[in-house]
Amino acid sequence: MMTSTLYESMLTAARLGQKQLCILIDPEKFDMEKAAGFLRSLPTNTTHLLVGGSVVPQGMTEKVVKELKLFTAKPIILFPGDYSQITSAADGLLFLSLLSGRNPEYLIGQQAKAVAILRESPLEVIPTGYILVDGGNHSAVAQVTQTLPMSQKDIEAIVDTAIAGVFMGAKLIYLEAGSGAVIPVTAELISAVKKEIKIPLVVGGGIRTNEQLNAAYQAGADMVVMGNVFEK
Ligand code: 1GP
Repeated sequence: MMTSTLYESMLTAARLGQKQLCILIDPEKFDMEKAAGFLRSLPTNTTHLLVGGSVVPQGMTEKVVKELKLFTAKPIILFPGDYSQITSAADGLLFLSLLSGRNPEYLIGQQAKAVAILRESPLEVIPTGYILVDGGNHSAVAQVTQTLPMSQKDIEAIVDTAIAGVFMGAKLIYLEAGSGAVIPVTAELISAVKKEIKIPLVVGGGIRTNEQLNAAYQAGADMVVMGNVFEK
């Protein structure tokens, strides 16, 4: 039976203004032998672990999730670049639809392929409108999905895309500048989107410092995703 415990706690935190911090682990770059130490090194305000990557060998995500579970009770949410990364070993799944792009494979193709796994799985599925914006370099997301990011200057178009996502049933909007972005999502864009949606707003890509983290929170991000900066 699917429950919505994870999402409900995200919603409650967002309503209470309790900012959430997700640390993203790319299974392909993760050293499993150092899982315990890695988890100990994370900021104490880490609320969730996200696991996923653009290109991950078959079966590796599950191994990494199981290893992490040995050392942490924090919720583990999949953030897959491909449906083949989905594993019931995790607690939840960001069910992403790449709304910034016009590639049907990432709007609905991958999602339909995921169903064969998900109908047998207790994973909590969280519908997520995923919007890739230009982070100043060529991102893996753009590469893999063969889509163009939206210009961060196109605030109106991005806001409209986010609202369209809400109308389509998204429970989260994720503004993504791409892993390793040179320019993270701007405060101006975050606040423009936040003003127009009632669901939690996730922001990630290129956030490396506490200043950037706090700037994203202050602008209206409910959850921030940090990955690269913790990959050693
Ligand atoms: C990427 O938003 C995440 O999908 C995190 O980006 O790796 O640059 O922190 P970084």
